[in-house]
Amino acid sequence: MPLTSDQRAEFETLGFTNLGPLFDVDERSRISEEYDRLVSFDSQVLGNKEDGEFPYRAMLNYRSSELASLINHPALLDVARTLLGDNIRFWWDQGINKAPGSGSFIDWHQDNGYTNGRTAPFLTFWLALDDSSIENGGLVVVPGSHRHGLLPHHYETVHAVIDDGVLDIANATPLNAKAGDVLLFSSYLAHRTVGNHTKNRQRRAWVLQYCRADQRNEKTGEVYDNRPWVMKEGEILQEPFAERAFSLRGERP
Ligand SMILES: O=C(O)CCC(=O)C(=O)O
Repeated sequence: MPLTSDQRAEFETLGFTNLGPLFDVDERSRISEEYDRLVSFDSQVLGNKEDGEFPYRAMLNYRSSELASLINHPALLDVARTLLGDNIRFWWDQGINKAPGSGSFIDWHQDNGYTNGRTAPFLTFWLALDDSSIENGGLVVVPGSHRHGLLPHHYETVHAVIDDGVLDIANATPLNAKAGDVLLFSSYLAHRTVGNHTKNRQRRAWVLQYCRADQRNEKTGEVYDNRPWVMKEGEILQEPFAERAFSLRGERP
């Protein structure tokens, strides 16, 4: 189902909207199973020991045929098409589990801030696999911040962080989700996630991102033809493909 007019208005005004449960119960249980297999074992660890670390894995779809089979899901692509047009590539996916005791936060950033060189804005779909709120490591956003374009960032360890003093966080607000909800946000939306200070509430999220097929790095001119096409001329590709192989090296962590 494409975006409703209310969701579109909210997305355009605030930079985010809750799309509700786009995946059915069976799909969600398959996603959770694969996610747990990939994010709980052998994953990268982020955060710091003192506050509590948390596992992170990039590009789960390359590690799981089950997850790869969902990146061209019509429910996601109908929405993406409304905002990106008829030609779309899959940009990135990742899993972060703010498990109980993962007290470290992820600081204010825009998802565009991770790209080495400017690109057009793209879309982030944040699938909550558990209820997510401020208590268990949920999202906090600055409504309307997507309208300021790309803010200056610097790196702190592997995280792109918005420079001090450039973001007004006076109206920052939690962006809660129920298990199964898909939050859609602009890659220009300023957001952070807090630590999980609960004893027993996981906060798992699978993040999927889509860009226009002609997305290019404005600094180098590079077209991201290592990202798979998922929609061409308005048709969903049953077998997504990229012209060039993708390598995690040199990309986001
Ligand atoms: O899920 C998280 O904790 C962080 C998500 C996030 O900030 C992102 O995907 O850019």
